[in-house]
Order: sequence, then structure tokens, then C-alpha cells
Amino acid sequence: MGLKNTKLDLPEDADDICKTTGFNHGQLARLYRRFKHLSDGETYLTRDQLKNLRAVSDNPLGDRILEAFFFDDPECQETKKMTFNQFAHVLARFRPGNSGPANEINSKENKLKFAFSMYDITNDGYISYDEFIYVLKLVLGDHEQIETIAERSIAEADVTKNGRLSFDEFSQAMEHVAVDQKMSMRFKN
Ligand SMILES: [Ca+2]
Repeated sequence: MGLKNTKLDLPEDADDICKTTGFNHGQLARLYRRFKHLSDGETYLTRDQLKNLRAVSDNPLGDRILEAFFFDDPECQETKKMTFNQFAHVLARFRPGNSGPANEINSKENKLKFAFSMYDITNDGYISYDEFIYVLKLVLGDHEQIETIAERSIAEADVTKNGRLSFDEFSQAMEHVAVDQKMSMRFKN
């Protein structure tokens, strides 16, 4: 049925990766080509090579996105390298929620976890005021209103009034945000 893996130039474990990521073979082949190009044909992508992804290099939050790429996998976090399998799983999170098979890897909650980890620089499960300001500055520049914006946003979302946001508080604050729309990208076949 369909095209053979050999024709599409896919990794050996392509079927498994497709199953767990929700990508089809065409999309995966495209990502695989991209991976091999970025990694110079190696089996690992380094942090520096990942910087060349347009989604990262064109984004003011590029460095934070890179950190969040490594967040899920303790092994990646330590080595700052990722295999194609890990790369495909990180990107699968950005599959639009309404396309392809239902698959929890691209659920709203998982997209939110990724966003949360961009803010949680210390990786302690909370977004502090300072962390929030740091990320806001990356997005907005050194704007004079930033401290007021940060204070207000944290105060509004901080249900437990401890001056920092847990993932639950963050999720609640994002309840009415179109997360799927904001945190998805199109993957071509
Ligand atoms: Ca933190």
C-alpha cells in the first residue's frame, strides 16, 4: 500500500515514529531530509544546528524555544543533542490539533506545556515575576510598561497569591487563548 519507505528515504523506524507522532510518511520524509541537511548527515542534531531552523532563527524567543525543545527528554537536556526520533517528537507537538489522527502529542495541554517551559527558565515548575519579565522583554523589547504588564498579568493569574505561576495557573490564564492556532505550524507532505 502506498509508497515504499525506500522510495521516500525514511529512517528504519519510520512506521513507529509516524504512529506516535501522527505524521504521515510524506511529512516524515520531508522532516528527515531537513534533519539530515541540518545535521550534515550525522545522526544527531546539536543545539547550534537547531538554531538554523527558521522557526527558531526568525523568532525573538529563539533561544527559549531551543531550551524548550530539549525540555521533554532528560537525555536531550543533558547532551543538548537530539536524534531524528526526538526531533520528530518535538515537532509533532506543533501539528495542528484538527489535522491528521487524534493524537495526544499535539493536544492543547502539550502545546501549553511547551509554552510554559519557554517561560520557566529555572525549570522548577513555576514562572516567577523575573522570568516573565525576561521573556516579555525578548518579545516586546525594553518597553517602559513591561513591569506594569508583568505585575498585572501575574497578579491576575496567580490564584494562590504566591507571586509566581504554576502550570495550572498558567493554563487557566490561557483558557480563552486560541492555543492551537498560535502554537501550530503547517507540515507539508
Ligand atoms: Ca521558574
